[in-house]
Amino acid sequence: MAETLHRLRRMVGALVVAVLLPLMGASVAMADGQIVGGTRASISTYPWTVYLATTSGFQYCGGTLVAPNKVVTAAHCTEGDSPSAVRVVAGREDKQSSAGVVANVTKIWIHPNYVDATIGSDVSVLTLDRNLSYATLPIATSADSALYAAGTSARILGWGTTSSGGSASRYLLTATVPLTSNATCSSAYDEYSSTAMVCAGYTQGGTDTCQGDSGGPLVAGGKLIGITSWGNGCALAGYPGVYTRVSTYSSLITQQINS
Ligand code: 4AZ
Repeated sequence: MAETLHRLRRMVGALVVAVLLPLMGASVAMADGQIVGGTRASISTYPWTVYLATTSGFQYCGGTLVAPNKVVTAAHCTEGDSPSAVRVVAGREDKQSSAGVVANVTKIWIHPNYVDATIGSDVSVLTLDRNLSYATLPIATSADSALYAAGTSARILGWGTTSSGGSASRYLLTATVPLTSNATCSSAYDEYSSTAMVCAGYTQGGTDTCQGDSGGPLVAGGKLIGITSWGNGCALAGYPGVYTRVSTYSSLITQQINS
């Protein structure tokens, strides 16, 4: 129910920006990019990229297929939800198409320590009602610390808004962003935890995940290294996007994959 309220708030926010502000004659500075500052991606290139939708088909988060019947997403995407309220859409690049498959969810696991994204443990694993015939993405483990080096180019993917408070994308979008150092992210955010999180973004901003991209993948070295989690606005200079550090939670995630 908390997540339903979040969703309603986001939908009302989008309505205000899309309808009311133009009627009021207000001009809104809009980054005109994709994700923010990205481009369209083919689902065939990233077949493990999925989205979470309501039973009426509204896309509200992203996710990653990590086993034929398991999806990694953010805890803040599934908090308070019953499995019966969640659909996983795979193999569909265009939200307005009927391509791919819509799976039901039989179980939602949320990290036991999860309270709020800015505290950490923002990770959830969904069990699907069937095995999907799409390629899966391996998750980063404690052996993959090299993938987290500052400056590493990482890929973001999602159907979220193309500007802060803007409208969501009809199509899957992608971009690459450099991982920041822990020092850089600590300077930006008092809440940053170098064990629970990793940050990515250009010093000058311009490219980032945004509302609705949450739960989706941050990929480097052919592995899931992060889960889109939070940030101050989107694509702002000095405020990188914050992602769940997957390697910290890999044992628990693997336990869920094998459960
Ligand atoms: C969100 O609200 C959200 N710029 C996702 C990612 C970021 C900020 C907000 C990072 O889902």
